Amino acid sequence: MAQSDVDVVVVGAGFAGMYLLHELRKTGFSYRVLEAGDDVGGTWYWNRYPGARCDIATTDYQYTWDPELHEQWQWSEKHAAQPEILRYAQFVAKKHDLYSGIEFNTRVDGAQWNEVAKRWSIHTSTGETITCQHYVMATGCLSVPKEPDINGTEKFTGNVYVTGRWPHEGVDFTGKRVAVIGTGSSGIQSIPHIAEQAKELVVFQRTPNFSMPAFNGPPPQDRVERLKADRATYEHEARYSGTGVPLEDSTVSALSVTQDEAFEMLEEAWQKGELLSLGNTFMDSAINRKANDVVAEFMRMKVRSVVKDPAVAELLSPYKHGYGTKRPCMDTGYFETFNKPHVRLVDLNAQPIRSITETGIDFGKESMEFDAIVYATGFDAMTGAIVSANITGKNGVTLKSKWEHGPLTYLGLTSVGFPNLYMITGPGSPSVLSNMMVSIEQHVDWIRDTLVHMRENSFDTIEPTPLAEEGWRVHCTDCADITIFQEANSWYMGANVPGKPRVMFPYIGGVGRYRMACEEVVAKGYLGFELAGSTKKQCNDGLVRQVQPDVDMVLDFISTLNLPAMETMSPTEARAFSEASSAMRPSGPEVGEITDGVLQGADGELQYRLYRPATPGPHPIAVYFHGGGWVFGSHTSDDPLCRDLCAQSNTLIISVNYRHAPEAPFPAAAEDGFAALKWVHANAAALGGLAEKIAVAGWSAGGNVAAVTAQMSRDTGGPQISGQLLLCPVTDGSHQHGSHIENGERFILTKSLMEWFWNHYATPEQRKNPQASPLLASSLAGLPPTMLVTCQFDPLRDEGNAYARALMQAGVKVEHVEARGHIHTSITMVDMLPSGAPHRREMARALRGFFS
Ligand code: NA7
Repeated sequence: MAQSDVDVVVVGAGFAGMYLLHELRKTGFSYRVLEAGDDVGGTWYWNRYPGARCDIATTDYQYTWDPELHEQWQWSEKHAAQPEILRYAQFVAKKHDLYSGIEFNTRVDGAQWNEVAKRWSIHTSTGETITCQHYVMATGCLSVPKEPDINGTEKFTGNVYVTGRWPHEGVDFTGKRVAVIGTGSSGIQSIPHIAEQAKELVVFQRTPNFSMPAFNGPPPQDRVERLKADRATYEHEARYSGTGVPLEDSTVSALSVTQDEAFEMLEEAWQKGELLSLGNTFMDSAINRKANDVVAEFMRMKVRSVVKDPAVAELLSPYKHGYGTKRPCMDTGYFETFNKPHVRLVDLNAQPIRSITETGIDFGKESMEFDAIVYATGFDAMTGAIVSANITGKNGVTLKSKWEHGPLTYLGLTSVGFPNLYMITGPGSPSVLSNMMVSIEQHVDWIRDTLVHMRENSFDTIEPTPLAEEGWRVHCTDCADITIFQEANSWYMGANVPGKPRVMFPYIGGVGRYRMACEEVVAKGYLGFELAGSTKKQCNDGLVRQVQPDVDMVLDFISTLNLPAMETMSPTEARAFSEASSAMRPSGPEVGEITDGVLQGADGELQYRLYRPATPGPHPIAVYFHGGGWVFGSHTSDDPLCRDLCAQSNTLIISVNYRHAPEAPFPAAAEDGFAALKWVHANAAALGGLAEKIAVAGWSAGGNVAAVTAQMSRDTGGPQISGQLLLCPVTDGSHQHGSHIENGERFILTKSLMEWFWNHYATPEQRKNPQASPLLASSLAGLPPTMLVTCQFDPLRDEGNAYARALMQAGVKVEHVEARGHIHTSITMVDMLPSGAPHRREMARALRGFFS
């Protein structure tokens, strides 16, 4: 007789539930594992349609927790078919006696949290109520088939099949007239098989999909060799990779090579027949639409090369979504199938289904009769199985109502208001954007370790805090925002199910980075969780990932380079180093014209670079001062940012060099800045600009020069300026602000580098001068409208914020953008860090606003 009160109830006996069961036994927890089907295997139990196959190679799609399995189980193919994967699950279940721990044919009807008892009550389809301390949903991401949202589905009297609920005995379509609706992975895998048997096959396509041939065969020899040589390293690399399969990350932009070169690289990836290799060919295909177009066009070229009828080839070619933004597929003979005379493709965009009828399908102006209809219409993905399990948490709130506008989780594992509830590969975790085996094992390990931790430390409950959950939502959104995934109507975005909220369901920041976040949470004493026992409580509230994801990647990359700290160099060395780094960045957008010239500074000539918009002039002018701590940089060193500002604001940008320290210390830069402004004002017409519409702008030390220039212009009676655009300006060298300490170490501009700059530029006494520290000016009244951008992880953040506040208090019109998750340099990294783009747009808008 099974216990009615246990430590843990697990729902689902797919690969997640099976491994968790094993671990619960190992760690001595009492449990009940409930499974709706009559065998193990989960997804591979239900999806028995012909051609069902895993798109991840068998070398990677297998358990790692039992090393003996690698000797005891040999895969026959590179991409295993469903029957073999199911046999593998059964083999593992038998080997580890898991069958004895699973109750089959048992569904969960609902679950309620009892706040007094601190336990869950689980109601099953057998009429039993089980109570437990911990409740784990191992229900899979693609387990609830989507309700058919097509008119008249109930009318059809022929045979109806759903790919995700395929009959165990198989289906013989010989001599039959068959309709398949849906061309996602299930349709694309099954259509060639159905076509082999059917007398007539009509495929109803709403959206064409990207698919590449699997080139199935024996397991990939290179991976087999690597695994044999050093399995531990291979598995480690997989766990910390982007997708759960060890692949070298590309460093090549699709836009940095010719189309021929790009196609050659893509062909090489194509020939490998591995799902992830194609998308991994270029570093920017997921984040840049133009880069993605290169891959998409390659894929369309492949379709054209196979499908004989050009009109059909065109219909089978995706144009509306980018490669990878809907789940790309792997096939065996899919496109070739459309060359067969008995196979027809119907484009539902041109001929929508009016209704399913008793005998067939009415579409467009046609009616066709069928013996069988196959629905390959997909799943209520990621949340369907969890939400439909009727989970009621604290205060009677259901998970369904809480998630009405999109799933809210902390780490994709837990949710506020639902203590001791865990979701394996839940929304907000890499899940379907990863090799599921790697993600499943990671979550099971995390849950097991958490349960053990709680037991050892006498904690009864664990629940994330609202702050941590909201922070995770923001981080997930930040990750999605830098990609082009949100443009597509995909099931990743919930777009396939009418009424489902449109948000990015899986975490798109990568398997390795996600794993590190989970590890960090634990290492910091369960950061963002409240743990409570009968006599104690622990809550280390906080946020686990705050730096913008692309900025974080750059920081990680830089840390692998072990670069010397700039402050250990001489100014000459630092200048050479800075120039060399700048040479590697993308150039920025095209502008109408770029010319170089010289102007009269305070003590001799200064070089400038002029960026002219492509529109007819004359234009307003921004006199721009570069960053570089007054020590390095030049009129060309912020080239991409100047191009971007010019192109987006339709303003003539004149980037002016100024004398550098230590050769020309304070007040040389300030005096040059002001002299340059005067020169530009006097020569505005000749430059093609408007003398009455001049602003100053600058970044970092250049922001300091711009702010000082604006003050000098105010104090000496002109020239009149229309606005100041200050990006991360230095405003106060008189003392250290909190952010110097808080952000002093890890974010490129460090506290010690800033000190090195100041030491070269100004003495402690000089730093008290407002022309070095504009924040110290006796009055800021009368300064022009200001756009001031500060970055959360910049040592200069607080002095920038203080300047914004002081300007406002002095009655100056100020727009202050506090760029969340950014560092001192990130907003200048045009075409490298997409997360900076919205702030640059704001800056350009403000610049335009100064002149309107
Ligand atoms: P998918 O990828 O969601 O594919 C479902 C397909 O069905 C897709 O082509 C849909 O078109 C189409 N569909 C859905 N509803 C309709 C209606 N009402 N009318 C016409 N066509 C419709 O599910 P799969 O089962 O193929 O694959 C799921 C995952 O399993 C796969 O990605 C792998 O991870 C394994 P749409 O694109 O929405 O226009």
